[in-house]
Amino acid sequence: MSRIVSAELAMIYDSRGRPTVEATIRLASGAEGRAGAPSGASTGVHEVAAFPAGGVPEAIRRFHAEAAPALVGLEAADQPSVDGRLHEIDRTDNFGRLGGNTATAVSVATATAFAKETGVPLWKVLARPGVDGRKFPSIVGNCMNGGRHAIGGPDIQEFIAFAEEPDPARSVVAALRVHTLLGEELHRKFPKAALGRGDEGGWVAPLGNLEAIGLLADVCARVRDETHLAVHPGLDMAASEFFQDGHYRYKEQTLDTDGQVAFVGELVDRFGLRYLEDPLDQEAFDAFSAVTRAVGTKALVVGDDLYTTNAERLRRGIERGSSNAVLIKVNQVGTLTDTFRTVDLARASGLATVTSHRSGEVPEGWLAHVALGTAAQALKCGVLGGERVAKLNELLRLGRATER
Ligand code: 2PG
Ligand code: MG
Repeated sequence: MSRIVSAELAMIYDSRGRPTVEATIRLASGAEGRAGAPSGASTGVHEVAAFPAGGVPEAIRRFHAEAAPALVGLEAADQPSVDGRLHEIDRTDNFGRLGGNTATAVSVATATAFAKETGVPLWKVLARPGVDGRKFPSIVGNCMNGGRHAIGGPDIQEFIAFAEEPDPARSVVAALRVHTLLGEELHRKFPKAALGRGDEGGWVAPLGNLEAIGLLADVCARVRDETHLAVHPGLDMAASEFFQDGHYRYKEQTLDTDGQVAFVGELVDRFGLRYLEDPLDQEAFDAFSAVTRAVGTKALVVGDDLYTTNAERLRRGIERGSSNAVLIKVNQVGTLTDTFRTVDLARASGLATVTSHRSGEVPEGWLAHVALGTAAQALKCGVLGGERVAKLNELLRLGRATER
């Protein structure tokens, strides 16, 4: 019954207005699954290619010429065989011919079609062994944007409200409150300026890095006092973006690797950071280990560009103690099966996983199901903007469903 009878790929736009792809998978039963794939701006060099040379039009042409006929007849229930077939057709080690976004869209659309057919929630179709859907993720909510996601902001890419309530409804309230109060503070600080928002819906203001972290930490403390909700400051430094010639080049200062390790350790202590993503360059496995040793259990030290959701790179990081958490982005590696290889390795090794959006998103909620089905420590999906709120709302729906 769950036999695939047709597979289609079409162009849609992401939240930056750039073309991406969505897949539609139809099963013999008539059930249909559709999913779109997001795109990054601060992409890691070890990510798979989002699209083949020739971009979205070539991805669509090649998919219909080569992949679609080879998917027909496969069982949607057997996700590894569908994902394996995509690899066989692609024949590269970075999805260079089909495109990683094609792989993601097809993989998620297949699971969605199967979920529809069986009436089983998507998160359960995706659930890793032993996951019962009762552990809800914390929220990593990007409230101020800088780096590649904002023109005119600080060098650091993301200033985050890390809301660690067990109930997702409470985490969402806390993250939204931080975003709102930050906006008020920024308007007070810059009464004549027209404040903008960056690619992920966070505020953009002409602040220095330390000034921005200080403001974020103050606002988180106010929200804790006001609401008694567990929300603390965090950063995605996306440090590869300002690492040049062996140095971390901020507008205010230039640091060598030892200097950067010491600097981020001080930031964690001084501002009470509980979430620290990519504090170092994407090849700096050993310097990452030094930060993780220094930070201990005070914060999640998360590898994003370091691992690019790739199990082999994560294995290297585990051997060296490079981080205590790994960011999970399906389209960094291609399919759900590839993603789960990395998730399972992290879980077996005691590392936390953080399921993540991309800066260019699609207004869909499937990411919340990946987070719940993998018992992720956190869901990183931003706070504001329809494409971010779509994930938060889906998480709220899942929370309500388990209450009943
Ligand atoms: C990141 C992401 C999402 P991008 O660096 O973690 O916030 O950005 O999708 O641009 O890689
Ligand atoms: Mg990142």
